[in-house]
Amino acid sequence: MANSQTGCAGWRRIGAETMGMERLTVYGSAYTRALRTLWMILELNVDYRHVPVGPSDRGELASAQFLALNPNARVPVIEHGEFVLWESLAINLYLARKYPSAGLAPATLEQEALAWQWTLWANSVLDEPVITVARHRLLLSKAERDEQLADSTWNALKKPFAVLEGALCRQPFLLGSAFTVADLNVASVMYRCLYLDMDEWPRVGLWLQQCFSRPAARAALEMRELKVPS
Ligand SMILES: N[C@@H](CCC(=O)N[C@@H](CS)C(=O)NCC(=O)O)C(=O)O
Repeated sequence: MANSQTGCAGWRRIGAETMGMERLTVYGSAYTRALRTLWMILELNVDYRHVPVGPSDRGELASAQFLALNPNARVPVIEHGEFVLWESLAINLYLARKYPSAGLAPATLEQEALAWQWTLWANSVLDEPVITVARHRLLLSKAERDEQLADSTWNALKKPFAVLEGALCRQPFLLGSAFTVADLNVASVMYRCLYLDMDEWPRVGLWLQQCFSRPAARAALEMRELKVPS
């Protein structure tokens, strides 16, 4: 399958850390939630193969070969040697721990539990609402937008954004003084907030800018032909 994709970036030689280790393949175009996985992989300095399939490749996602990787017919999915994993944020938690020399893995069990906490919170509380607001404020044509839905969804996001603001007033990053997979996961779920008005939550806005100013984040956004707004 990997070789049959049009536009497949093929093997990208970024570093030598994986020499002699399992081959890492990521399925998912940068225009999908695979952006999160690509950002993580670019942080890690590892070799990987990219198969940029997405929702427009319905046939591919519905193929028996792809369903054997992810029976949900969704991206991203990674294959790491014999190991297969789907769910973008779980993939990032796995990769952070698999490549500890990148410094993104939590150092203790308690820190790791906090990374799970923030990740599960982002997935359950922020993911769909942020996409809904972005669709109805930025992405859909004016005629297709539902402003009421955008406003009510945005209002519902204010409480979780205040929770994040409180956490980031106490320390610069979610687990303390350093950027970790917890920041990467939450920021990547919120990436569309870069293009929304976050003035009400200045710490969150600053943190989001800091996270997306990282070279790996910029490179991942460039794969989507986007730049971080200044
Ligand atoms: N919770 C999953 C969501 C995966 C997901 O919904 N992926 C979308 C692209 S962003 C997809 O593959 N959609 C396929 C389709 O709509 O047919 C994750 O974070 O990996």
